Amino acid sequence: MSPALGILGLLLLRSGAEGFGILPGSSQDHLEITEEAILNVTVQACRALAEAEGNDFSPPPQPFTITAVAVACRSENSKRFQQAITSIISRNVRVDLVQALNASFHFDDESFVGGRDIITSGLRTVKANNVQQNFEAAQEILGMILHPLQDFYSHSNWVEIGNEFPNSNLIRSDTSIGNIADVTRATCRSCDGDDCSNNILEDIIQEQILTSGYFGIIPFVSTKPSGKCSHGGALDLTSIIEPTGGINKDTFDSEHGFLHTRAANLAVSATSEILENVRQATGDVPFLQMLGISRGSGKALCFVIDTTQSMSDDIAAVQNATSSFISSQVGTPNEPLSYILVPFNDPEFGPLMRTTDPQLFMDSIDDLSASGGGDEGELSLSGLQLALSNAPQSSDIFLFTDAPAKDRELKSTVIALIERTQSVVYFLITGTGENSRRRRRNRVRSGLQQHKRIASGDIQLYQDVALAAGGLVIELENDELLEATRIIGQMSNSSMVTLLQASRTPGQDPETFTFAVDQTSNNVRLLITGRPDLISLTNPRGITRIVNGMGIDVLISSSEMVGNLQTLALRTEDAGTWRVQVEATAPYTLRATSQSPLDFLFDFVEYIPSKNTFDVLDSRPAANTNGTLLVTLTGSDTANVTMVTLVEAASSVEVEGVVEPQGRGNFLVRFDTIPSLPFVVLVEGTVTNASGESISFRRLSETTSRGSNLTIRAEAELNFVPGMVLSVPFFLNTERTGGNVSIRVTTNNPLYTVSAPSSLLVEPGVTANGTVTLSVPLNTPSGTTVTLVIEAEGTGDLGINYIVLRISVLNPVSDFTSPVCEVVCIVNCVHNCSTTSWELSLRVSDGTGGTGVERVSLVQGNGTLDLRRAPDDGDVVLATYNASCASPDAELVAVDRVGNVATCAFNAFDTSSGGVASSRTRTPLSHVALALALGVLLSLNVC
Ligand SMILES: *[C@@H]1O[C@H](CO)[C@@H](O)[C@H](O)[C@H]1NC(C)=O
Ligand SMILES: *[C@@H]1O[C@H](CO)[C@@H](O)[C@H](O)[C@H]1NC(C)=O
Ligand SMILES: *[C@@H]1O[C@H](CO)[C@@H](O)[C@H](O)[C@H]1NC(C)=O
Ligand SMILES: *[C@@H]1O[C@H](CO)[C@@H](O)[C@H](O)[C@H]1NC(C)=O
Ligand SMILES: *[C@@H]1O[C@H](CO)[C@@H](O)[C@H](O)[C@H]1NC(C)=O
Ligand SMILES: [Ca+2]
Ligand SMILES: [Ca+2]
Repeated sequence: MSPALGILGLLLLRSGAEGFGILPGSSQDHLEITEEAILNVTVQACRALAEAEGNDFSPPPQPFTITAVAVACRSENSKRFQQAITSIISRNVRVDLVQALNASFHFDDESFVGGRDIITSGLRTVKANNVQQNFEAAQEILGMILHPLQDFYSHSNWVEIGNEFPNSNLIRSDTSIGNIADVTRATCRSCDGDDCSNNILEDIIQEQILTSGYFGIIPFVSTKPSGKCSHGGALDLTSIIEPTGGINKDTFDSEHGFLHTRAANLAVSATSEILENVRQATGDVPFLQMLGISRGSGKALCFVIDTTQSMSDDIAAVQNATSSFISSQVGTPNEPLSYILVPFNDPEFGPLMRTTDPQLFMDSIDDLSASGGGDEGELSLSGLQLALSNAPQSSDIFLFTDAPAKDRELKSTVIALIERTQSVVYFLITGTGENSRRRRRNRVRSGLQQHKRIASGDIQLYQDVALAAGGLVIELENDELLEATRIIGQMSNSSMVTLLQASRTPGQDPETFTFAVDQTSNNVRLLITGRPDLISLTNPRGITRIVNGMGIDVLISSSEMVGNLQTLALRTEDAGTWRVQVEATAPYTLRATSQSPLDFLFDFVEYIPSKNTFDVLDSRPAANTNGTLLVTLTGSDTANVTMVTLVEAASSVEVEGVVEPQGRGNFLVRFDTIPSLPFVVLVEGTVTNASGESISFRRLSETTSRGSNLTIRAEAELNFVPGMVLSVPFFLNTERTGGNVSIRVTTNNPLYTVSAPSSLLVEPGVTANGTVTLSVPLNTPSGTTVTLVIEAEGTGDLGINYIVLRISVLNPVSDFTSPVCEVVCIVNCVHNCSTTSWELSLRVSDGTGGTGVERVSLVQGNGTLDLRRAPDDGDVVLATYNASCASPDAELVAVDRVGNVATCAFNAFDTSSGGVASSRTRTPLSHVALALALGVLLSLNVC
């Protein structure tokens, strides 16, 4: 490790010291705690949703797994659920690295108030992000705040003072956290040798005084006030100062390891509780969407459309093709979760339009018309960049144009965004063929407007981007657009997997490619662009056919050709290896896809041996040196990875990795070197089929990755207030050659202002740093995501790297109290023997200074709930509930405009309070309100 990494090196030394562990061991770690709670609450939400929709719900067998929960939730597949969980967990784990010295993030040093502030402000941000449907930003913030929440149970004496339930006050801002020890109050005595079972002082335990362990790593400098407990463990240097020892319960081997299981169980319950709070504030459907569970593909569908004059003859065809495509997907398992439209012109592009309503989306496309554009080139990459920086992970993006890109300088930024989002971009380029050129030349045009002729060099730019995107460049006539979008649409299926992917600028010799079809795969297709001179195909039985041109035969069940794209549907009765031999003189691409539940997710990570943990990179991994990849299998609980290989996309150079299983479908894969040319990830493994046989499978990543000789690091804050200037420090490193590095910073909205140094000098082994400053307009709503891309391009061998950060906007909040349910009247099932139904009338308000009631919903009971705004007060909701006496329990959730939640429960037979069993609004004040309401109620029990 280079000397410049001194401070980082110091941080890394805090091995296993600031929380539950990370990688598997016999002790419970942050990963297991988080996953267990997510699975638990997901099952509850899916059950509630199924009941609300009148569907049966079959709970998955215990213990829950991601795959089984996704099935129970009727999710199309488990990939997005897994992705969400991985994202939440990796942010949780990262807290131990980037916030290692911030005591509040670990509830060390009795920093209870600071710790709770992190949790509650992050919780508000998560809720605001969900309102704006910015689910990925919500996952990241959620992961960050789960860390301190879980650490509380390991690092404080909450368990030792006898608590059996989680501390609910950690997720509220307006209550007392507990009886916190005064800074001068002694809390511990020294351990008796290794025995720390009695080191907390008796008066602290008797009076239930809350304390936590102090932690310090700097020799001879103690931050521990006298008489205070230490965290403990070999790295905590405060633990050798009187009182010695420690109180943490991170593992069974910790000083208070005998309480590890209780602490971990409380951490699971507390995690369930905060997730439940998010669920209530968000509503079941968006809550599940945040976790990657939804009907349909769960993806975003983005159209980036050229609206310049030359498209006038194409735009109607684009409108026709896109609306047929969208209509064909609505109501199917491929229906997207959201839609994004970005028009581009020259010199304008945008604005971006995002919606979940297909009709609104089609109408917006229909409103586009073609004009302007000036010279030949158009701002296609600007449009694409805007779409990519706003699109969620793994989106499908269609770009329609007939022109070269005028903004070629954005190429590397666009590729960076594609790599990060693992999105797939299809370029549909009209007017490249001889036919259209002739047609266009004959057309009389206004002075400035020239006919478009997109040269092969210009196509190459799109091809380079498509290669990075795992997408395709399809050159076609406008009357082929409808057909082309239909064919591509078949590929944007949510359970599509990639079996083969290659792109060649050919030499003389024919090349042979292989791909494997397994028993889990169906609907196998081969896609070829570039019209190779000869393609021959051999099936697993050894039957070979030349497949140029159309026609079906013993190997092919259907064949389609549109523009330069040929697709073949293969007859795959037998599993086994297929061979494709290609002879070509012009560039071509090959892809084989199939539908299968079995797939994988991958992230490059930095493995940190001293802590036995890893950090997911938001940038390219370091090239030409060791690297680690985290591979997660999805769609099976029994599948195993046997081999992982990095395959350069434009050649067949391969780097084989060493696979280390981590449990729960996770595998760390170590490579001696990471290529700096684009490569795909090839995962091979085995899975047990229904008849108990082990079968093998092969999957490729859909998009490419690459390493860089330059590494970049930066970290987003928890949230960001409009009107303030946010400083984001970033760090650059190189191992071998130094040089000048130019810095480019971009965001996902032209209204945001960013600045950064235009260049930095980087020397080998020395960390260079810079700061990006960012500000957003004052009226930017809470829950907005700012996507910040910091790109560094070095001279010579340094190459390019980038980091993509999501920063969440949160406006200041002063409403910390939950809404209150007041009973106006009730007719219960006890007072009136003749009734078979009961009725409840409520006034739900948010109190003075409250932001107002946003939403009231029924979470238990199958009666009917009628809601309306109070005529005299738009912040108040009047609710009437009617149910049969056979359904005596009712529970409502009321949410205010900043996400504070109250639950109000009622029972039709309860006579103790005139029919109201309990109101579990969590504000202490609400009990007063309830009592007042009851007073009113006793005299007024007829509706
Ligand atoms: C599961 O979640 C529910 C709330 O959704 C909670 O009441 C329960 O305690 C949780 N169980 C565990 C083991 O955390
Ligand atoms: C698209 O065009 C085809 C053929 O021209 C026509 O049959 C179809 O109705 C059009 N679809 C839409 C949605 O406009
Ligand atoms: C590669 O990894 C091993 C162990 O993980 C480490 O000891 C070695 O120093 C690394 N090599 C380089 C060049 O970083
Ligand atoms: C998974 O594959 C690896 C590598 O082939 C093997 O060592 C391991 O035993 C397998 N694990 C299981 C559970 O089959
Ligand atoms: C990275 O550096 C190596 C030499 O150390 C060089 O061979 C390689 O081309 C460089 N990569 C890039 C992308 O410049
Ligand atoms: Ca132009
Ligand atoms: Ca409120």
